[in-house]
Amino acid sequence: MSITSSGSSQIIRTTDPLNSEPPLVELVRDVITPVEWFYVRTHGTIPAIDEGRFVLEVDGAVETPLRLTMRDVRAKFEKSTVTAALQCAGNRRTEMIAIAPVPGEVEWGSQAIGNATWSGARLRDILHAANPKPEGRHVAFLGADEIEKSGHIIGFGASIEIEKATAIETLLAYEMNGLPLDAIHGFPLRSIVPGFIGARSVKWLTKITVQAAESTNFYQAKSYKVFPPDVRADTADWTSEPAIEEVALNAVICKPGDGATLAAGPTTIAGYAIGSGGVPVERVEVSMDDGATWTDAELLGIREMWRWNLWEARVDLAVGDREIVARAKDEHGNEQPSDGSKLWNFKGYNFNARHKIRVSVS
Ligand SMILES: Nc1nc2c(c(=O)[nH]1)N[C@H]1C(S)=C(S)[C@@H](COP(=O)(O)O)O[C@H]1N2
Ligand SMILES: [Mo]
Repeated sequence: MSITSSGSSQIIRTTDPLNSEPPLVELVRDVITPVEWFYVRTHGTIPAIDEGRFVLEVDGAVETPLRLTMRDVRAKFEKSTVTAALQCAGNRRTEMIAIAPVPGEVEWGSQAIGNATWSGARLRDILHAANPKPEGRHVAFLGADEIEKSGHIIGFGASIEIEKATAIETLLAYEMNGLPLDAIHGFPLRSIVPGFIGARSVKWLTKITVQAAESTNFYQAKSYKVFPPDVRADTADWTSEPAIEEVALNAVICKPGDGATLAAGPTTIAGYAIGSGGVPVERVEVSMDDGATWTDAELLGIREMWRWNLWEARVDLAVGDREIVARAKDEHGNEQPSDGSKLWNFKGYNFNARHKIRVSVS
């Protein structure tokens, strides 16, 4: 099924709402993920917003509530650009499901992630214009989409703390890779919160509320939290765990694909790696002997906060069935966990165990 004007096809995980991710191999062609290959995560409708009538409301604990048109957002605030990876907290859920079922969630592969350049106004400049009151500790976002939740229609919401909201990297973006946002990626305006799970980058952003407490929106309060493995949906106390903010350190093998048949001899293993909390990845290694020996991968592109790195490792494949595993280390020495079973949680979030694929070499 084709979902973009260029006719490319993503792998559709669900059609209503639309959730899709690209073939894994598309992610390693370019450090900037083209819009046509950028995963799409929606929870409800895809609003068709008339930019000319669009108004962004800024209210709550502010001295000066604002009503901004898109013309205001573009003209009154300096345009800023950040290159940042966006990753769904459910990325790699299929591997978690292989450990134990994760009922009722989208079965994402390892490609619910992309790296784009985002341009727009800095959220801090807009907040500065609204002049938050001292009690304004959280900044809540609300999307214009309509999502059915237990018989009610709600919008997708999230909140971030004032420190992240006023950090230089946090944007209200109207462009993705130099072009106006696509309808499916949040046209005309979305928040971009680099380093945080995709759920905090709210699409079709229509309202910003500065407030004393975290957002009570379903997607901040009753979703996107990691519980210990023994907790299930019916036993979860949603107030007991914090909302996920930062994505986890991760590395994924994109090429060859899992289950591929390859010719013996030299071959290139390629993938992506992303740091947690903006800490750049320092090293990616691959092993073909269950971790006894490791080969360094070359990190491609510049090392900078918020963006991912693509990587390539040259290895020599011997005949037989092989397992290839990748692991990343960040600049602070953090490593990925080797045992995925400890990571299992009933919502299926933040899976970042070392990525393994099986290939057969002849
Ligand atoms: N309004 C709105 N914003 C949203 C969502 C949504 O369903 N509605 N999904 C969130 C989630 S969970 C993710 S991972 C990212 C996905 O962004 P993308 O579709 O542009 O890749 O958008 C976030 N923002
Ligand atoms: Mo997500």
